[in-house]
Amino acid sequence: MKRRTFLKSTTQAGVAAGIGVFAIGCNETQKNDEKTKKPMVKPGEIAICTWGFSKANETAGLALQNGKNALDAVIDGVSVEEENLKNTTVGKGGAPDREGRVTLDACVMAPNGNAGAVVCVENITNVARLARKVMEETPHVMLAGEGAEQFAYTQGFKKENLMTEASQEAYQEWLKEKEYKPIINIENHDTIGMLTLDKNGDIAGACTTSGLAYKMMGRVGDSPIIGSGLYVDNEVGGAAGTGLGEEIMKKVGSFLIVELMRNGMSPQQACEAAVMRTVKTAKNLSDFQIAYIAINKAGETGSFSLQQGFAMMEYRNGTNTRKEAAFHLKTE
Ligand code: SD4
Repeated sequence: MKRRTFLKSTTQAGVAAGIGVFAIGCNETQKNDEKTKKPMVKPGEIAICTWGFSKANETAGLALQNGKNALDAVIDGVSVEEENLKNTTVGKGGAPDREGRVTLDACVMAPNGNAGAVVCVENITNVARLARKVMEETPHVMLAGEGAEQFAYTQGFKKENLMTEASQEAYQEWLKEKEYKPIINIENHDTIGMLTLDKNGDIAGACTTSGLAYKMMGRVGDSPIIGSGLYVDNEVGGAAGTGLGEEIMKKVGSFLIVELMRNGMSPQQACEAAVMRTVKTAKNLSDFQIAYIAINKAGETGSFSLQQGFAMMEYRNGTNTRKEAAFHLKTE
């Protein structure tokens, strides 16, 4: 992906386009339909995701159109990137930690408020699916490391070597310098966070990553942390984050966005407000990236990032569109 080549931010236009027929609340639509007896406008079949993951987002969008519910569709969508060997920040082919171990993090949230997560899992590609299993098949929300891996085998997941030839080569290259600090510039980010709104108006979300390349062994970022990398409240909406997980976690960014939407902000305003919380307290802003996407019950969407270069995919009315995000740091 060449995010450096992104066009100028166009978020305002994106937000305006995102409102469309969904600007009317579902109840309002229903009342109108009762009066006029017109066929009801479907409240959903919208998928959004972080970065330019066109195929993953389209997969989710088509799944919704084919009648799948929000949770099934979001898992189908993010699985595409987990299986994409070229994505070096998610699933198989993801960059290893400093010791050469590929460890994955993921979480899911269902419309009924349920949540599941796995952290620091080795040898399993579809960790978002595994997080769903934790949610549905155990009394717990999160399983870590070997426990999560062993649980995966009981659920029929197969053991896979997540290191590819390309990631092995890149790791060998990295070992030459062994830079202590993980690289945290924007080229390093490709985590997929996805939110789906189905035809019943239900919202689900998933977030999956291999985390920062060459991270410290045992390091876990925001992506699998409910409220940080992802949050869904089916009464309000959902949000997902990407970028330097440490900064997102300090603000519980996705939960913050959903709560701001609950209190009346649009998804766009809420994403901006969450980034600005980090701007207020974080140091060396130009050294890292954070970005958020959000959707509300009416199907309005928003996105915002700290630095230029972030985009989200949006599938709506059968069309998958890339939307460049507005950003805070303006550089000449
Ligand atoms: C993390 N937030 O582990 C993730 C990294 C990321 O695109 O988003 N990469 O901190």
